[in-house]
Amino acid sequence: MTRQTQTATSALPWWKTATGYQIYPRSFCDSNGDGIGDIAGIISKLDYLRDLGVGFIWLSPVYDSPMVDNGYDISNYRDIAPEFGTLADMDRLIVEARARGIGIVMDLVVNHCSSAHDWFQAALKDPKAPEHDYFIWREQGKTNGPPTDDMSYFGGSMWEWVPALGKYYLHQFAKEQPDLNWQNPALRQAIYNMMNWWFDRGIAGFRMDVIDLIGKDVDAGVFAEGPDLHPFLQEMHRETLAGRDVLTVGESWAVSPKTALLYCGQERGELDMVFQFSHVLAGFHPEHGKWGDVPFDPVAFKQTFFDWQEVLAEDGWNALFLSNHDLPRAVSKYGDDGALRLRSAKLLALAIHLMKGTPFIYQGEEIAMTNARFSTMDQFRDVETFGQYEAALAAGLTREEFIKGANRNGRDNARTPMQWEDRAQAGFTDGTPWIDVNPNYRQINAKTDRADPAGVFSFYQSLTELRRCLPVVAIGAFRAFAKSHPNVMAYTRMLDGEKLSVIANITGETVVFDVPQKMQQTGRCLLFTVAERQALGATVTLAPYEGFAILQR
Ligand code: TEU
Ligand code: CA
Repeated sequence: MTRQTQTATSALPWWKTATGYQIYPRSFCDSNGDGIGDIAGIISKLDYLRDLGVGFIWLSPVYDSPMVDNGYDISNYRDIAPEFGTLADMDRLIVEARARGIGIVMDLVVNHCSSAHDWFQAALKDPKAPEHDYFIWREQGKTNGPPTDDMSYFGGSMWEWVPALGKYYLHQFAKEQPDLNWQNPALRQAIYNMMNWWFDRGIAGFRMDVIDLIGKDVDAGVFAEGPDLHPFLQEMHRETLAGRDVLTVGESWAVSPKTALLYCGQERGELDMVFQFSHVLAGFHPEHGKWGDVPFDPVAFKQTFFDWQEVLAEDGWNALFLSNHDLPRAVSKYGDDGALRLRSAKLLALAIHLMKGTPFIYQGEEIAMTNARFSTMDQFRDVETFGQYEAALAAGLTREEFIKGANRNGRDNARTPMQWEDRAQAGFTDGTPWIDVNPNYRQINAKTDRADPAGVFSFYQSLTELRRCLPVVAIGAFRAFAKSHPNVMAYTRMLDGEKLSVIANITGETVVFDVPQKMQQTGRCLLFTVAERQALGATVTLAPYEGFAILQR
């Protein structure tokens, strides 16, 4: 690394040269043998994350919670769930991570809280309590049923009847996750105070759960990207984020290239970036949504990413990811989790991580963990899966059919414990894990992968380093090529006379690719999945999942 490039990257906001790593705490590392991952376990693995080269951890919720939705149902925003540890453990995590150059980005879940939260308990007890209006209540509808026919994401009505009050409350997720009423200014202030309380403890930012839902207009039936979304985000920015050197990433299933800049345009005073799901939605069935099976469409896949690169070329910023705790594992969904597992995992990482934006690695992705397959319903744990199971049976699906779909697209299958070593329970716990370990841990585990110089971990190490050290990777202008080519994802990044060409065969077929003129070059091969190449001529024959990046200076 030259002194010159160091200067250039250090002038950028830290999160533009950092790679993020998502930890799903329940499944990462168990320090005390109760079968549940915990904060002490995370601390014990910080050297591993430093070696990987990540700049921050997005930590899925660790707050106090009855765990109906594994912590996305928070009963106390200012405390830690006992199974995960204590506030003192959390403070230690923040300090220990920081000592390794890693920031802690917490999960902010404020579209809803837990029905066990004091706020909801007070609201139930007394309709005159100030907290009653922190939630969304309606009288019964015309036919003496719920006020609307809207269905919750986890199955059943969005409305839950409270006999003692003679009213319904709104819950877009489980009934134990009542929606908060963002129209109430005192509620909003309580949330901002809580956010500031965490910032003062030294966290590096927030990932904001379903943030597109907070500005809803319930009576108009507008839930996502409602009329008050952006005013609320601007208010939140003024009250908490302004003047702080932190990262914010909002989760939005509704955002499209058309609305992206409303969230993350630099002059908007809202968020730094959004998690958008175009590539995920492109794989949903038109009728059966995520549970329907649609074959992988390489052209649609790359087009969604290209659209986003283009719309955020001059303003805003991308968050780049393929998988998370709600989605199937990347190598199983988009690659080949059989014979070409290592190669296809690297190829996907290459294609995604060299675009412009902040990449996120979901725990286990860096060793190409695969989706677990379950054979009986009692192996599942997820509230969504059980909620949808009832509905699926009612709609005439058999149990076997449902399990098949859940294995492909359910959330539990990517939530199995992190595979550390080839010993009992993959080295995740000395006890019985809360969800089965994937039996393939004998072959697929961090220790084995790291011992292999051609392993996936070392490939990700190179990617995090390139982003940190090479300005053309961090901020170079993006240009897509051969957009309709059915196999190859091809693009360049340009900065100050440097050109980085990325060619990635995102399919399992061998292809002869006509290299667009503007990509033909000779230079230094930064990374490859099959063979090193220094020269790109008029055509190139690519093996299945072959990809490489060449830098010309
Ligand atoms: O997910 C948002 C969300 O809408 C998901 O329920 C998504 O639709 C689903 O997983 C796709 O099948 C966030 C969290 O990431 C998720 O874990 C939570 O369950 C949910 O919000 C509620 O907090
Ligand atoms: Ca534990």
